[in-house]
Amino acid sequence: TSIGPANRTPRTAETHPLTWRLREDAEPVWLDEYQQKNGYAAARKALAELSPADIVAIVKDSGLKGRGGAGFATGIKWGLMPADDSIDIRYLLCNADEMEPNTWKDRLLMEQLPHQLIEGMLISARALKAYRGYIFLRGEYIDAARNLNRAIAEAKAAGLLGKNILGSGFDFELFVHTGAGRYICGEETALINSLEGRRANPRSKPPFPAAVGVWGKPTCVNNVETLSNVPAIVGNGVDWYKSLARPGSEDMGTKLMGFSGKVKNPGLWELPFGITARELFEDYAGGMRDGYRLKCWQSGGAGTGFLLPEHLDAQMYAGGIGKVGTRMGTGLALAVDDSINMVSLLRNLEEFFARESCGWCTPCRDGLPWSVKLLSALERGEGQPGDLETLEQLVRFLGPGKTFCAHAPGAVEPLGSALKYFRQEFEAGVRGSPVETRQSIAAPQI
Ligand code: L3W
Repeated sequence: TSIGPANRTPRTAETHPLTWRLREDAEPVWLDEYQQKNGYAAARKALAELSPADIVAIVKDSGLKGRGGAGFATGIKWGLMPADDSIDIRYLLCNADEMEPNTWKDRLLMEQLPHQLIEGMLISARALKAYRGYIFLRGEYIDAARNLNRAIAEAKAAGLLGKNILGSGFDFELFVHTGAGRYICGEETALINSLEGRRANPRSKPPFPAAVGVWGKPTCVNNVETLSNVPAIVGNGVDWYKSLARPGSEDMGTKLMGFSGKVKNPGLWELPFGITARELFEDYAGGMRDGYRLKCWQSGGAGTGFLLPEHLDAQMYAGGIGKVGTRMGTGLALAVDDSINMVSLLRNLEEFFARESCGWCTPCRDGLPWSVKLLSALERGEGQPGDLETLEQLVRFLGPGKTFCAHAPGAVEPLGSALKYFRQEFEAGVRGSPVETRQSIAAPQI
């Protein structure tokens, strides 16, 4: 895994705060090398010179937003942790349950730059007065678990974790907890239930975790990439961080963005917010491979909508992509080529979402398998009149605000956009034409 060779801009600390320390050979950066590359300087500054309130203010002013897909303002989330100093225990949880299909940005950060995440968590824990942290890690991320555990041991031995860190009087213990392979564990309250040893279904919000989190205590849950940004922000300051984004972008700093599918150069790059999707697709991903045409693209993860080639000039920030009708999500886009039938693609996606529903609320538990049933029939050419209208109804009934968490709304967002832009492909399934085998996506073997 590495950041793609087509990254045209030379990777420097000034332009690539998240990834400049990466090694060319893609080996992990261990403690000595991390410190040679100015690692833990921001943590030293935070512990020696800044109060918790100072750190919260810096992160708030920086405009940092959550990088897990929802984009909630990190400083505002931190500000919701109770101010009451008499609360003896608060938790910082790192959401490292990366399982969104086509999203693998956090894996790179954890495998290759584990100390940057640890440093980010240390500074964040100081800001939140949290003495205990957990990295809730996707169970299949075996290399990330090994590298994080080794880095935590190195940091502990060097006095960068544990008691009285760097003589500051601040204590912070950090643990890696591996999940058992369910997508829903990435929803923060399902994650909290899972960490407590309960069944991983989301809890109702409010109360938000800042008020009632893991083991009933105030808890802050942030994504790996979000926390990995904190050292650079605290080390270099708000103005510098803001200056990284392209003009017009409401989102500040840089973001790991990617493109996959039948592009010439699939990959992941650290890019300024506000870059256009066309730059990402053409300059970095190299456009389509010879013989393939771009039919549509998904902006950022399996739970985001499809857009047309004419939408490629949208800027990659939440509001920019929002203008053309979807969300930026995790920032890893997918190119769909003209050999792919949308009914098959959606059947494959909805099979994933139906399988990963926790079953807690009825619309999601029953609605997603229903969509799979209808899509499978359309794929075989056995659709019935009214099936498209039923699918459209499911898109509405499973949309935002209708279910316990964002799982079902994320599942139907790609379906809604595919029905909008490629309705004729769905209609063909009612008229009795099965999708040709060469266009069909194989069902996963479970
Ligand atoms: C206090 C309020 N806190 C919201 C907090 C909330 C959470 C964060 C985001 O995201 C998304 C979904 C998927 N007071 C608050 C508040 N918060 N209102 O803000 O919350 P929310 O509800 O907007 O979304 P969520 O359920 O946390 C999930 C999208 O992510 N996604 C999936 C990504 C999957 C991965 C992965 O595999 N690891 O990243 C892709 O786009 O669709 O929109 O902390 O407490 N009033």
